[in-house]
Amino acid sequence: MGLMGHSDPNGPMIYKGIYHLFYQYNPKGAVWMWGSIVWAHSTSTDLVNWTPQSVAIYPSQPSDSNGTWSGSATIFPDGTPAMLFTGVNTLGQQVQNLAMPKNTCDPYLLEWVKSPSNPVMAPTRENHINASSFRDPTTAWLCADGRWKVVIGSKINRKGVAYLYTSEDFVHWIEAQNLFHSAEDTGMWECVDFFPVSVNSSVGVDLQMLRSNIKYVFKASLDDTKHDYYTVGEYDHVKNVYTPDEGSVDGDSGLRYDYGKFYASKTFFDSARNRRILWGWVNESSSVTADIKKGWSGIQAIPRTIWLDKSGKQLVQWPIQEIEKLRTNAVRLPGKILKKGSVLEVPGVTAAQADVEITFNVSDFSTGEVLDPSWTNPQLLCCQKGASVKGSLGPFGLLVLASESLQEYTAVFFRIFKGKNKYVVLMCSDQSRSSLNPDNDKTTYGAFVDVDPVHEQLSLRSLIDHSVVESFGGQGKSCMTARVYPTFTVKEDAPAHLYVFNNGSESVTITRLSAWSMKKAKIN
Ligand code: DQQ
Repeated sequence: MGLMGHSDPNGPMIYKGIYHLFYQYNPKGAVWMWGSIVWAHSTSTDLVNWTPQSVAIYPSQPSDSNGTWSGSATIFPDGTPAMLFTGVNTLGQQVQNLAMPKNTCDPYLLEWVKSPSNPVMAPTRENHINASSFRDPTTAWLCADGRWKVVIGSKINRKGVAYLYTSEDFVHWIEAQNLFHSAEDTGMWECVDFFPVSVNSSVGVDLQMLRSNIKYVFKASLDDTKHDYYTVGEYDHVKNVYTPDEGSVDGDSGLRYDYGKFYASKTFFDSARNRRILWGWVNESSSVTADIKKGWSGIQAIPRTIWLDKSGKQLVQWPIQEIEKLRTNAVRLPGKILKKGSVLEVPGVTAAQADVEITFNVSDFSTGEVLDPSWTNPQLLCCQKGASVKGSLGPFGLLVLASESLQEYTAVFFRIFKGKNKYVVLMCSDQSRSSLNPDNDKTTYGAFVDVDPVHEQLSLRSLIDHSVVESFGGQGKSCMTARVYPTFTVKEDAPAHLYVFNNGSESVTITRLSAWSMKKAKIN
């Protein structure tokens, strides 16, 4: 969406039947630039096809003269949306500002008016807030005490913190005595997000709804590692603090939305279809010089529906159902045994733009490789055991964006190990052979998938679109997004291929394979 430099999703919402996405945008160049960031704006009726609108929020006041940074939408009880966003003021300090639609009758919300009271929250000598680390207000929520609450990310030395502010009128905000949440040694928390999830269904919950049978999720984008981490926990409505459940840990040993490239994400409650939707920014893996040469950088991942897994311990994500409208020319392969060393082409799909769903069944576990107890870092394990490293149960999976001679390909696959009391499933996205261009970042990604391969089938879905591969393992329990730039499609103008492979010594069975060519969405 949009050309030029493009990053965090901002203020996603649905208003009068129209979906809105705003995003961080540099109108002056292909990459992010201090002082020039605005809120670009696109609208849609289906979350798939988008119409670019004019820039919605841009520097125009002393409280945002050096940039209008990330923020969120809050829908008032009467339906009016309000935007809280970070401004970088004339002194280079980060402060929070308020903007309201100029005309609430316009479903496209083209014009925004900033509050004359801006900034509405600011670092001061009294509150000791770090003026260069105070940004990205969440969606606010209205509590039974009649006060709005909102959370803003920051840090105190190395401690990541979420400040809580309260307000009676949405304009005058007071810093709460307590922190909403914090965690030692996690660094700056960018783009924090806080939302409820239902414990017994995949139906979304509005932050404004107080209901039973809900848990809460807190997400922080860690500036140190550029990944989005979350915990599942409880929100104490009296003390106004969030506490992660035991075993749900903050920081980079915790859970991630996506184990590849996916950052500064934000959710919203889609009241039209009662679901919670996650947006995330996927940056390039090419060099900055290449980005400048091509004239743009950064995309938004396909929106994902997000809900709490039945274990209550992690979230599950799945591409929004509407994306299936783009599917065409279905190809279905009958069940098939995939012997060791096989590479099987999936014919008849436009492999550069495709949606693939595959399910594997493993029946003989007798030869499974033993998981060394020191192998606790799945990404490292995937780096050491890439697609070309033979195993016993795996690697098996997909070779996507592959050239005919397999000089270039991206491998998305599983390996199964014998753990102490159970089988452990590793999912990898191996970019090491994705491109002959040496300038790209070809880091391999990896995650464990919390499925039991003895009793469950192992499923993988990959959405492929030229330079993007978004993969969902175990029905969306572990997700990873990669940016890859195969040279054969550009240099030789050759079509991409799609293969299923098994590089393990044991056979596995493909129980289901459906692949579709994908039509182009309208985005600009
Ligand atoms: N990007 C914005 C900030 C945010 C960061 C600036 C995250 O508000 O913290 O463009 O990518």
